[in-house]
Amino acid sequence: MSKQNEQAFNYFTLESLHMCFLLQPFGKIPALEDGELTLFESRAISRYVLRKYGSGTRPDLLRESSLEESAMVDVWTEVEAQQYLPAISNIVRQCVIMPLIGGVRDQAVVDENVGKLGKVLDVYEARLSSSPYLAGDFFSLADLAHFAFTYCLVAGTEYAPLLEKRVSVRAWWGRIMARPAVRKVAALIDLGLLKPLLSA
Ligand SMILES: N[C@@H](CCC(=O)N[C@@H](CS)C(=O)NCC(=O)O)C(=O)O
Repeated sequence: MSKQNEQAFNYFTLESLHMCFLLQPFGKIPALEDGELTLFESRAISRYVLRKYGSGTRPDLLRESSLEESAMVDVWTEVEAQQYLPAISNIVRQCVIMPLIGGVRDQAVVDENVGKLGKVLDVYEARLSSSPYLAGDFFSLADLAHFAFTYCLVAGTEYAPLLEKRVSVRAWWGRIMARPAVRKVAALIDLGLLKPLLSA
């Protein structure tokens, strides 16, 4: 990430959050304005950014030169959206966001979603026991799409053992977190920073 891009990577201002809520027709974040183009849905935004800026760079996170590899990237990016996110986002919302905005976590919701996430992670464990990354033997958008909520779960809740006790999932998460770019972004995330914004 260039110095200029690092400065642009300043999510955590009231202004940028409000701008997202205005641009996103469902009133959520993220949204991206690039010239005349306005995009929403995080995975669509990621694909756009990768297609626009990622060509010729390493790693190739979409693998679009291979029909089979890009199909596997699509499969596991969908799994993240349809299976993983619904469970993990409920846990992070209750354990991290609720306390930040002065609410009280609903432990029944947490417990239900810990159960759901465990079942999803059993499938991941099976997959990752035969493949270092979700889509194959290469790091891709499918892996990267897991970063934000998984980082919040591991860094901000007591449920990191959900990943740690599954050997192949733990090794996969370790490989993701060892990447220099991921470490750089992780260092920019301060969960406490959200507090004044969420209660405004
Ligand atoms: N499918 C959308 C989901 C967007 C979404 O739910 N964003 C959350 C933050 S991660 C949000 O805006 N929550 C605030 C709210 O629901 O009011 C995407 O991937 O962009």
